[in-house]
Amino acid sequence: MAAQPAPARLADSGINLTMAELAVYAAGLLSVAAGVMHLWAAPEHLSEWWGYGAFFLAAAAAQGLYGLALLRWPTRSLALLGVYANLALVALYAATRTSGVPFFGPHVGDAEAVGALDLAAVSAELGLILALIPLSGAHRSLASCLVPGAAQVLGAGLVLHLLRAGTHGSHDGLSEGWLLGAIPALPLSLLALLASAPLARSASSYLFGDDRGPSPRLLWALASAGTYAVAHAAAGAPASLVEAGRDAGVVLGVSSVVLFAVAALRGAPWEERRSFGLWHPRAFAGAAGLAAGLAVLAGPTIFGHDFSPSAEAQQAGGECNAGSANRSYDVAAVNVEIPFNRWGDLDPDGQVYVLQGDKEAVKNWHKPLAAEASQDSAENRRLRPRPLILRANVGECVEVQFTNELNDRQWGGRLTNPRASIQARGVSYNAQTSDGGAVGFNEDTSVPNTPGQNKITYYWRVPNEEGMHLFRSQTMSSGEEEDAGSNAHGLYGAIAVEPAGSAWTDPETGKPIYAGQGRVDRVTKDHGDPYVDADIHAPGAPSFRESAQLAQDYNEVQPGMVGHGFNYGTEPQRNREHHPLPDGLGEEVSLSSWGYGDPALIKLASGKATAESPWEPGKEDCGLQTRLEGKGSCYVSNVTHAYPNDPTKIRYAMAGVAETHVFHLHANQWLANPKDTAAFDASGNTRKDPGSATLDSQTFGPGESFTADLLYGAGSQPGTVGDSIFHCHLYPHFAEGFWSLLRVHDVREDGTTKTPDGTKVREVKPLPDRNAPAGPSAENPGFPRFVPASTAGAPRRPRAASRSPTPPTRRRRSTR
Ligand SMILES: [Cu+2]
Repeated sequence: MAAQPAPARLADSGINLTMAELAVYAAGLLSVAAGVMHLWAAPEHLSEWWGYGAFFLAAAAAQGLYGLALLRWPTRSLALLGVYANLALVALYAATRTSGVPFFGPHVGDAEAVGALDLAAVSAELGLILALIPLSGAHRSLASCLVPGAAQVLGAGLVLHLLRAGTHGSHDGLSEGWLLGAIPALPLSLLALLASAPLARSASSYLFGDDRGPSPRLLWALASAGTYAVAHAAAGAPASLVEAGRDAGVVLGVSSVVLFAVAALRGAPWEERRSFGLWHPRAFAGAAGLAAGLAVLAGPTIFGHDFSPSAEAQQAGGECNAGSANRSYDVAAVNVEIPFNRWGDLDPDGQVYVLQGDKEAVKNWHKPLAAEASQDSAENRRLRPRPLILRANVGECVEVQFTNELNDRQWGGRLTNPRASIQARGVSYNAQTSDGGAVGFNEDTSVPNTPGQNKITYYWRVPNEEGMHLFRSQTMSSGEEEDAGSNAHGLYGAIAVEPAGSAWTDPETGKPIYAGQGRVDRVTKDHGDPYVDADIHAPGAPSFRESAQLAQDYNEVQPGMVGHGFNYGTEPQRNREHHPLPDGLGEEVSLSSWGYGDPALIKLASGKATAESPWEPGKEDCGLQTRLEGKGSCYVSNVTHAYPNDPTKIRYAMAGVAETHVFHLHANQWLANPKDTAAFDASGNTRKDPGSATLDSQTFGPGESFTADLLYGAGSQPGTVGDSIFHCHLYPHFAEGFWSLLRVHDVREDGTTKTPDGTKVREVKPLPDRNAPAGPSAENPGFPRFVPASTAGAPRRPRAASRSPTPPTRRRRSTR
């Protein structure tokens, strides 16, 4: 055995021990201790996979036997074996705690947590290595490897870090991404250098007849870099062979340059260390060569950011995260009974996205008000269930904090504990953190409904163009007919993208749409229709009406009966024909609000309608209107309101998953490509010669969304007053309820007027940059009150459907 030349005596104890003997005892005990710890951990790993368990048992046996063998035969070669084997174990440990479990088994690529027991085991192994190094004589070769090893891990680590930052948009700083990533690779690097040096030396002697000079140094650099590259790629638990090969290639290239530079300056490890001054021509040339090599390898990555259009450059504003979010929404997925119309059609298993602060108001839509707001869980707010429309201005970064509060459900005999998420189309996001799916090797970015685990935050960068983009839960979005998945029960919404710098107000109240301090958690209004309608005010441009119309096909509106419609509203013809009007034929007048009330009309705070007792329009007795000085209404319907020629954008989308439909709007037109030629010039005047095709019908399929920017505004060029229907142009769908109304009012509606059946008309605030029409007068009470008839019968023919300078004539009711 290689003893220390100077024996240390433990004089006081009377025991004579050399340092070498002490080192052997320590190393033997540490090896047995590490073996015991591996044995202790073996059952846990055996339960994960037999291979992991077998590895721990083998390691435990080897370390235990090695400890005993070392005590019995303390030879130099046995000590060397211990140094190498334990270096390998430490390298493996570093890999499992950083880049993930390498090679095999069900946890490949998973980074394990650091624990007390494994830290103790790895400390024992490091102590054992330190104790054995002097005995093995490895300190000389190890010392010669430290500088090239450190240069190798730092050089290869730097280039890999920069490449990853460039290709994956990873934004770890230099310290986390490079230094902390490189240091755990040091044991692997030392092992590779130790193993390859004797081989390179023998090969050099054989090939060149000499082991000194540039050629042996180059051979050593290549052999060491190659060994390290292979080991590094394998230990990195690569996702694919291609990725492994690419990483190995990068490491091989960088390491060989770095190691050759080190060898050029210091000589190969087996050569006598050469001293050098930095200004010595050879040292200077080596340093310059190293710098040039690194520049060639890393340069394209570093400078690529400046000279090529990166993903970030293509989406203005850069990275979207907590630090850069322009807006934050607090969204929940909850169960709500969704009413479709006044005839009792209802989905008892509805699922909706809702702002947290509106949750109770939406769930309680049907519940009578409490005597005091403080006694009511929704503080007497009552909002109609509608698809959630979030808004952002172009290019903004939106934070969406999502909570899954769906109930456990019994579906098809199975109890489901539903996961849920939000996956948005049309926006850009990091698929590892904000996808809302569970796909491939990406993180699962859906959440269960278990309290404590049911929250996740998504970040979306909205595009630099106006429009609207659907989102939905990507976990159980579709299913069989009877359970139909979350999408068919309403779990979808959209994000509308508005012009830069826009402010958004509620068209009924004139207040900003959303409320909440810092984080938007509710709408400002406390009754009626949340989310879908907005007035948008962009600086330097005309204000416009925005109506989001999210269509759905094959709603289950009654068991075994389907409907189609917009924004959770559907108005099937069968219901209306079931109640024939006294003086009209069924189908002929079935679309009339005059005889049947507005489409998809529902009543808030008044219990649930049934087929036997549908809600009667006009009975304003639910208590909401008294709270707002007579201005509120109990009723919410699928009617969008505007004044003649108000700039109006209907953003419509197919949120259903079954079929392609046709969006058709009467009496109005829009450009197929609104970007081709703006409908309005810089002064806000309408243009006469749009450059794009003009449409009044547009096919839209699942997931698609369009904006109908109405030419000349609501009511088109003549300012058509009254109801313009929009509907699916496939007749069976239309008859199954797929229609709504755009209502253009010819008098100022201040929230005090009524339709002929007695239903209050909600206030329609004039757009701030347009003159409001005059209020109702005896001469013109306004649409539809100027239609001469009494309600609950077939309507009479109104006046000519355009604004005329002459006052409308009132006609007496005629008889048929
Ligand atoms: Cu259709």
